[in-house]
Amino acid sequence: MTKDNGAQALEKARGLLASADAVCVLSGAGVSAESGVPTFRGEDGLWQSHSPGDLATPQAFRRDSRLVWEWYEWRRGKIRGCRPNPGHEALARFALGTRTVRIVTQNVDGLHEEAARRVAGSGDPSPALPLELHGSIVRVRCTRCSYKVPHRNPISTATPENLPSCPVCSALLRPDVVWFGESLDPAVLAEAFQAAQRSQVCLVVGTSALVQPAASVPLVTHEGGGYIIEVNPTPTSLSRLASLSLRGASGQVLPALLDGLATAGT
Ligand code: BV8
Ligand code: ZN
Repeated sequence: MTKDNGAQALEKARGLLASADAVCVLSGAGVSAESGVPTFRGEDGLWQSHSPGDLATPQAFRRDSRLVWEWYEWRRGKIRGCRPNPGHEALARFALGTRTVRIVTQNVDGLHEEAARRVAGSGDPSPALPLELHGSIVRVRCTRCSYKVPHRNPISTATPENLPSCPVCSALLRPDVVWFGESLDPAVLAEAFQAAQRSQVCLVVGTSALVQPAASVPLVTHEGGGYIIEVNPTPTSLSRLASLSLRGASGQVLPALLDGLATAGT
């Protein structure tokens, strides 16, 4: 395991990626930090001023849906002004260059998808569209029926009566994210584990690797004999398993790591 910030580790990491038939990427809030989206557990992270249990659980929503919507609308407002950064775009270019890269994200900000569409231009963005393990804050869904739509416009949270309701069954709408204590979409999770299983490298970027079952995705690659490459300014619970840890900001490290690289499976 090499812990090196320098060119040597970068070259080693590029070599592992170039010789991989397939690569799985697991991204977390750190990838969006340089776009201005707050992380969860950093010193200015969201969980410093809010408790997940008070705002990111179904119980919290049942207890006070206006307060939970107010917090999500505050986050949606912050994200509205954010654009993909060079890290998102480098990952999109890497995934678009070959069909053997799968981006799996814990992020709910929609920036990987925006980067994929921007990099693809008039081409097909689908190889770079991420598996969204925890859903999307720029989508809403009905608390009762199957109604689910993209929704980026501001939502008034002034009174419970203002909260958005379903046009199909008139029940309350909620952010289309996975809250703590809620199960992930089994099909999405299965696809993420399959991607990890067939990959020789799992590139873990900008995550504290504390939330399950997302944090188990890189373990599937590792248990199959594959390598973990970590991109994070600080060590995480996965660092001990990483063959290489590139200690830096993903907006700088990812373009240097990925540009001009296609996997062997291209
Ligand atoms: C589940 C959506 C089965 C919402 C999120 C007790 C009861 C119930 C469940 C549990 C329990 N105990 C444990 C659990 C399981 C629980 C869990 O894992 N808890 C943890 C915290 C202990 N998991 C669940 O509940 C999951 N469901 O297990 O279902 C079940 C069902 C019923 C009962 C039991 C089990 C659901 C988890 C999904 C939760 N939803 N988000 C929303 O966003 O509002 S999780 C939330 O954390 C975000 O999605 C986020 O992506 C995710 C992980 O955080 P990170 O992305 O890693 O962000 P973080 O800030 O932590 O780290 C940022 C990193 O970036 C840092 O390392 C930093 O150094 C680095 N960084 C900073 N800047 C940069 C950078 N890196 C690179 N470049 C930079 N510039
Ligand atoms: Zn409905």
